[in-house]
Amino acid sequence: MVCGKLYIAKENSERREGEDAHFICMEKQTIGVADGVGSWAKYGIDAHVQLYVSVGNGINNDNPDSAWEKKDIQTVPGDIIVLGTDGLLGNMFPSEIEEVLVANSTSNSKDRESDRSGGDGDGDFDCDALASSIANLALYNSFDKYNPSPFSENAKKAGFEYVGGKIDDITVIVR
Ligand SMILES: [Mn+2]
Repeated sequence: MVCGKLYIAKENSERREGEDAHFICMEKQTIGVADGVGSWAKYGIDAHVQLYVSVGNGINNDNPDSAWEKKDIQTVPGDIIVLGTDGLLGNMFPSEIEEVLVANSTSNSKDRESDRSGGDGDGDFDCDALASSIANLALYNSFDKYNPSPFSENAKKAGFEYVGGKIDDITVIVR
């Protein structure tokens, strides 16, 4: 299992390490993220961990209702899993995440061709680079005061007037 991750804690002089947490357990082939849920409650929105899985050409944007959810996901070689807290999924639509994955797989297709002769396929993607690209785009969007975000759309559904991204801790794990 090859994993990449990036955690960007939001500016907070009282809590420099932010409120998100994550783990990667190679032995058990398990990854997890936890969100600091406090700031969502202010807007009347139930915060939860979301999971975005790109499986071949299909997309599964999982949106569990409970704050804690254990998911066993059957993957096949070539699947990319993007796991993130609301700092990611409140600031990037699944289609935007997919764009990053597609752009990366296109630019790396030549490398992957040459990788195919050896290895187990786990090294096909630079997971750290992907996690970094996705997290930094989420960060960029979080500062955007004008464009709609998943967060602003959810806020609207909950009856709040809110435009733009949401400044938050951002955790991204790519596997
Ligand atoms: Mn959060």
